Amino acid sequence: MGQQRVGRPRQGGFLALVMGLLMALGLTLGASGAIASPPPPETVTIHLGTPADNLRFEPDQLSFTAGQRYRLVLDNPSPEKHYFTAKDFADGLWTQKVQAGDVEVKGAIHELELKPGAIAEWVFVPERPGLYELHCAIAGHAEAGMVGQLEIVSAG
Ligand SMILES: [Cu+2]
Repeated sequence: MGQQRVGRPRQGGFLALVMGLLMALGLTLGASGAIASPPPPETVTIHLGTPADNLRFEPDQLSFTAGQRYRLVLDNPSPEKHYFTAKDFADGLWTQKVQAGDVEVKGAIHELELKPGAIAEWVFVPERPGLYELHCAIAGHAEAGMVGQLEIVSAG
């Protein structure tokens, strides 16, 4: 399903490049009879808070490999709202989409707010290796321990 969305040309040069590469790949593989679809994204889940209302992310450390596509599922099992705020991390990746319910948001994302029981998925490709901080932007939550570390490691 991701292939059609990746292929939309109106999202600019990078996407056109990706589409070109996918088409070239498809032609190459197609000629040899192999499946041309890109690999499915790797799914990773982070919980914002806990059912017992502990102020933390679970897990609070994650590592991503640059160039690989991920589907990051964010959910909030706690009784209060939380933020997933990781602006430098978000600047170091390319977002394919953020999906919540029937809505898909395209383009750069820096922060998501999840109300109790909410779930959202963020499909992206990490690009810039580094160690990035994650926190919840609700007053007092980061201070209480609602922080984490997100790492992007180079593929090589
Ligand atoms: Cu919070």
